[in-house]
Amino acid sequence: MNNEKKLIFSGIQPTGNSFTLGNYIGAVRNWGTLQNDYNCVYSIVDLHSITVKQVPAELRKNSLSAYALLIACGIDPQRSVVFFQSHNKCHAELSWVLSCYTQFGELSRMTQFKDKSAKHTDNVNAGLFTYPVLMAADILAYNADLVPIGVDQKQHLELARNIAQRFNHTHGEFFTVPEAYIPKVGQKIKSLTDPTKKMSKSDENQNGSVYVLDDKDTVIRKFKKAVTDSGSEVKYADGKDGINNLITIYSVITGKSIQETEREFDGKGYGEFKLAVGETVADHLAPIREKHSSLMEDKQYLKECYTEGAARAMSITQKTLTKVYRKVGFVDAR
Ligand code: ATP
Ligand code: LTN
Repeated sequence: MNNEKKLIFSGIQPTGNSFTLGNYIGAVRNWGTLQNDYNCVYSIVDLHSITVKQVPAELRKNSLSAYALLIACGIDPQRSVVFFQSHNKCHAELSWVLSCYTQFGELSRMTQFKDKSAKHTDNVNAGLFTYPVLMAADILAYNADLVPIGVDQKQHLELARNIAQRFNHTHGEFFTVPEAYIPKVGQKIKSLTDPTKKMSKSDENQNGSVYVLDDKDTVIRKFKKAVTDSGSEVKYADGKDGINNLITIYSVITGKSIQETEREFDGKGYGEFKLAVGETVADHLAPIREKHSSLMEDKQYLKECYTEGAARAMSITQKTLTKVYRKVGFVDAR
């Protein structure tokens, strides 16, 4: 780690067998780019994913696949610290302490908790409720300066900032108060079947989400079927959620501005545009899919990477945790 650079932390849940295009555009793609200018720590947050029911064998398989997919998306496990959250016990330990600095009322206001508890009425567990405290621990354990996330995580980041400030207020300046890094374009990619909703890994409708590991035909088919409006002009405008979403996706993937995209498709219909978006996205994802598949054949390499990642993560957070234990008044263990 270079001491002159600021520190970035972010995490992604290993739910489902691939990231969505939303995860990629809103978060993971930026994680790769940020490696040039920051010290980066990225985690597969498996502790978070058991807040909803998981099949253990699938969770294990999906977690390894998600780890390989991060590397395939351009995250370099030598340059950045890349590890499984469950391999660094400091996250759960710090989470307990921070939960005593978090109010019930604050957690009750979290919209993700409200949404997920409404969706999983048979399993409204305490972990789902305290989920944002663990997320705060993830970030604060590294004293991260910046947290690259999609806009849906903004409320959780605000809470992490409040927890840090409250702890600092009680015990003196200690935690870095983290800032969110939310991309201007692509912070909330919408479902292709219901463009008023966010594209999500856990959507039951497989056609709503494009997965980074979908093959070319599947990607093109999903875009061809994407829900749009009754108009025909490829123009970004209020109320045209479907077309706005496709313009956003195309612009981010090609690196063109929204205006350039509108100009490129001036006079062309929705059908032609959807096909172009599908092909462009499929071509962009193809090398990622190939890289992922070759990484999955080298389990030994993956194991070396995540073992090393966990050791590097732990060496940073153990220092934080020792200081926190001292600050709150625990007797030194050594
Ligand atoms: P789940 O459906 O299981 O809740 P998810 O698709 O929301 O999962 P997460 O693992 O919770 O994915 O999110 C990983 C990162 O991707 C977060 O930073 C989140 O903000 C971002 N993200 C998720 N969905 C989108 C989206 N549709 N557009 C932009 N960013 C997104
Ligand atoms: N809650 C996030 C995942 C997550 C995270 C983090 C993101 C867990 N810990 C720390 C940024 C920083 C989510 O559901 N997307």
